[in-house]
Amino acid sequence: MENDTIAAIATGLTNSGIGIVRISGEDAIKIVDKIYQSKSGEYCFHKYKSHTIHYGYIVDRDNIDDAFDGEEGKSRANGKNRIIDEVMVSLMKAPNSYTAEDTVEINCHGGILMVKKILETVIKNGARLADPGEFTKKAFLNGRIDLSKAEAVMDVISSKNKFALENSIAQLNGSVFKIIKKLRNDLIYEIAFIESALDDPEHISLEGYHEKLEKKTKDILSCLKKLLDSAENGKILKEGIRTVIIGKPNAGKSSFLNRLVGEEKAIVTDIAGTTRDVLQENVYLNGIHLNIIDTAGIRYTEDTVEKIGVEKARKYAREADLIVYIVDVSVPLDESDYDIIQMISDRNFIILLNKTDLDILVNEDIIRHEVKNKYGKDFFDKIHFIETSIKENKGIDEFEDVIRKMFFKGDISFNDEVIITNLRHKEAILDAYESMLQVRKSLEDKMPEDFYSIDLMSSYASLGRVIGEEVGEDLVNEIFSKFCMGK
Ligand SMILES: Nc1nc2c(ncn2[C@@H]2O[C@H](COP(=O)(O)OP(=O)(O)OP(=O)(O)O)[C@@H](O)[C@H]2O)c(=O)[nH]1
Ligand SMILES: [Mg+2]
Repeated sequence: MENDTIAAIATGLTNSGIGIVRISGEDAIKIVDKIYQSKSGEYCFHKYKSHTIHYGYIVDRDNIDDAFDGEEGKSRANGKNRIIDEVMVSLMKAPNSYTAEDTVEINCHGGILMVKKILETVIKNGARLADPGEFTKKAFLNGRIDLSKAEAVMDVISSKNKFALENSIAQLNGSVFKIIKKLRNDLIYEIAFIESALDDPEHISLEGYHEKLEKKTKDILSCLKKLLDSAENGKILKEGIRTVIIGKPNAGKSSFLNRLVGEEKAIVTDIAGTTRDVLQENVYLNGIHLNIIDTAGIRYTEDTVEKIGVEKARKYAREADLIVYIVDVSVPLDESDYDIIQMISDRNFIILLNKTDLDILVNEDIIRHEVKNKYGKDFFDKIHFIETSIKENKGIDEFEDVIRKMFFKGDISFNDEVIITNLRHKEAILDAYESMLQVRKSLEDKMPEDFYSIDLMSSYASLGRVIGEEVGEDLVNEIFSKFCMGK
């Protein structure tokens, strides 16, 4: 099955200017030969050079004269051939194509019906409908790209913000591949050295090797640790910053969510306790993706439904990357505020001092002072306070600025740092890291050399999983099945 010729629509299934049907495999050229007629009426697609594009027609083969056998020359049945569409067809011969096989792309008019019709014709003439991701899977199986690059293809397509996109492009260019490859080279060198020394002790001495391997192990561990740490940022890049809005009832939480989303998504009333359940929305602020969650106002309540809402708010706050605590400055602080402050004191949070259009009873100084009095320390050392009036649309720009500074100045740098965004990669790197901890332990315990080599080998194998060198067919199939059609 792997070597047969596949075809799929590579462009989106909506009406658009151009649609592309992609064909890959041994018979790609033969198939197009049958259905492509040049502007001058010839059937000679197989004669074209690689990496050229041609203008002509796709014709319905049923109407082609029976005598037609795919050879070049004017079609004898020219008048009878029913033209399906006027097209541009490009040819990329193996191995210089996306899949490393003969690949033909038919650019036709982009109406859904038209693209489907072209695909149908290609299939009728010998191709098989591709599975999702099968073109990229072929590129991987044919050795043109490693698994980390193949997975980056999908990430590029599904990137939700420009930072994630930049990172996926870097991975597509091999950022993850290169570092994994280097680590594996280092490991295999040590494994080979130990093995040969054990095989041939007369010529290869292990004297002084212990210290050398200790240093190497330390370097590898620190590199793996850095990759694992980057996965935290990677998660934020891919899934957005999990931002939870909390505060007392009526502070303006739902109003804030609506303002960010630009729509009246959450119900807003002047009744305290309006929001009962959590509401999640995706917001993009200058390319930064916030996964923002509105919650029920936190207060003591006997109401069963509200109580559940308050519990949920606490739970979401515990799992947040960032908490936005909204304080209504027109009412004095009370126990519920202290409750919230206590809850978020060790978290990443921003305080919005909202309703500054009303008489102000609470400000930054008062909050700092009260908290210091109550807890004997300042929780708010590096915390941002932003004065807002959601009603009058004030302070929202400042909020966007603060978010950008918090997450993208210094914290994440895209030029020199490899960021792990793929959970599968993270797990494999974690396994490699744990094996290296074992190597370190064996070294500390002065174990015999063959002990190190077992763990070095398993670290090597775990890293191989990232780039697809040590993965089984099932996993490969599962990974590619998540791709979109035609990729
Ligand atoms: N004056 C003024 N009123 C505001 C401002 N922001 C929100 N409000 C009003 O405050 C009331 C409560 O707003 P919500 O957004 O429902 O507050 P909430 O925090 O979601 O409240 P709960 O869902 O009950 O926890 C509404 O009447 C809003 O119109 C503001 O900046 N100034
Ligand atoms: Mg609300």
